[in-house]
Amino acid sequence: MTRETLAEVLEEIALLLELKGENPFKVRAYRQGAETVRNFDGEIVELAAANQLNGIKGIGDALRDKLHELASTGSLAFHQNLRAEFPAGIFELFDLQGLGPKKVKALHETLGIGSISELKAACETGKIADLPGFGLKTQIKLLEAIALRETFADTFLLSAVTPLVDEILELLRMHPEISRVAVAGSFRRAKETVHDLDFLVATKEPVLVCEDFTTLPHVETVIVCGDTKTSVRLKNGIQCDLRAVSNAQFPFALQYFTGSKEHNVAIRSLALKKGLSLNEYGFSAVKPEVEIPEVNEEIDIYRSLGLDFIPPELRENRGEIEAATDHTIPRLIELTHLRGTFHNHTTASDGHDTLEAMADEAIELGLQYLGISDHSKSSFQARGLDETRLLDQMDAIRKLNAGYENFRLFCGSEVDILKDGSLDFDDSILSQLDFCVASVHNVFNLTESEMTARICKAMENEYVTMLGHVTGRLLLRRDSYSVDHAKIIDCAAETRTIIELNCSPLRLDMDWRWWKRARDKGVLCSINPDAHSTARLHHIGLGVRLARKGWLRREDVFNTRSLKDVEKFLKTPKNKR
Ligand code: DGT
Ligand code: CA
Ligand code: CA
Ligand code: ZN
Repeated sequence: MTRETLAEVLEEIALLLELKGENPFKVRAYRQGAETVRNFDGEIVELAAANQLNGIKGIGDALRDKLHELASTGSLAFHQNLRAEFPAGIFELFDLQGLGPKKVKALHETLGIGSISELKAACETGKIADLPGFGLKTQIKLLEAIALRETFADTFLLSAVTPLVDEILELLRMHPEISRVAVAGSFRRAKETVHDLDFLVATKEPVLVCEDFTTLPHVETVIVCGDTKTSVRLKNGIQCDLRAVSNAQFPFALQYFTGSKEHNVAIRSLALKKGLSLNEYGFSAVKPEVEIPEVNEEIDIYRSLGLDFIPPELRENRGEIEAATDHTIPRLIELTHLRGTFHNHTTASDGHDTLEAMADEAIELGLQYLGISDHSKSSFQARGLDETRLLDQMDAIRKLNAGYENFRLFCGSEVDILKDGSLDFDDSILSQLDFCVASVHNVFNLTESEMTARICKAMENEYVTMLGHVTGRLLLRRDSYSVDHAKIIDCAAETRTIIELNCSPLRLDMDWRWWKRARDKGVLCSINPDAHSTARLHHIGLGVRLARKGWLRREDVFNTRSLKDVEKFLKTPKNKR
């Protein structure tokens, strides 16, 4: 039983209660409970198992007893009974863009729909178009969402597999016959999405280790169980390969299976030029007079080819081999460099946690500042703030700031970029803020040049500190609107506008492929979680992984700066920065 499982069960209960049309307060209590479990400072699983959860804020008596049952027995009767009231496939429906609890409830109650395949059939026979509250447009949208899901059936978000990878690595490390453990492949390279996971171990007992791998608690089915390679499918649907090699082969296998394929091809041809043939097991000499280099670690492979070590995130054959030859591999940013972060929401708009709770979590994370930017009035579906509520929030922030030592909340706004590129607030309001994130949230169907002009116009505003989620993409869910990245980067450089790396797991926007260009033009990046709850502030770690993939160094990232430097920067007019 892990903390995450406890939280997930509570969240599922909340969802099931919502489907049943239960009292919203009860629903909220479970959702809040899940957040509390995630953020709890202490061994929550052990405490729950020992029934010692009394008096914890956010966990009432009912929740306390359920957590105890869950942690001590591994399951919860209340949860199981609730689940039994609905078809097992009903949870898939929530993955579809545009389907929330209300709609899923309606689909289930009126048409008995309890899975995506049933929904698809209903769409295809036109039943959804006739359903009150749905209509033809929704039917078309749902069919599109289902098609998209089918396309991405074997694609997983980096963030979604990260906890799994950590757990599996830990279990492998505990195996007495395993001396070295690594995860390779696209996961190690920090690709925003991955198709399968590639684990690697060094062992003298490959057969035994391969067999044991198939018994991991995460495994759903065994695809192949060989002597040195095993493939399994995990419960969440992702395929997972394990390769068992000798200690001497390990660095070579790690280098090979980390990829990318394009990087490997280039490295191999470089090796050949030096008279060495390289594969997943080792070096061999093409000509007898060539000496075989000694390799203990992966870095030795690069060194012996005359290259500096290439961090896995950069291995995409996009200039990293040239940089490693010229000794210009950048020193990449690390999580410990971050001093604060921007673009966060609170209960004032569509966030789940209060201003105070968000600040407390940021302090807990060791940050010196936190930028709050709730939605502006045009984002009414997100309860965007009008001028009065924004000024009230500014007041609240000022009062809180008076009580902090070595920490500060910055008062901002995530101001909507309207269709014509103007902003949702007047300059008279924007000028009072500490900072401002400008984002597109509606009218996505402009042409590329119209959308680019719209965004550039917003960046020209002297109060727009940073541009939010450049393309609006939702990974595996929704395509980006079309924008000309190169032009936006140029405009950001000219107007001294920061571009955010929105590290909400579905966004990771701007895409890593564009950051080196931005960096080289002197555009600053801000790693922003776009957090709608305290737990999601932790996504800055994911942001750092993608920033590394984008070749960014500490100095390229605005929120690595100290509170003092950031205060100074924000007070300086854009054209003087
Ligand atoms: P994905 O699709 O997210 O699983 O991406 P990867 O990069 O993890 O790809 P995967 O799992 O098929 O293979 C892992 C690594 O193994 C890959 O990055 C490079 C290496 N590799 C696989 N097939 C080939 C190949 O045909 N040639 C070379 N040079 N390398 C390969
Ligand atoms: Ca892979
Ligand atoms: Ca693989
Ligand atoms: Zn936004």
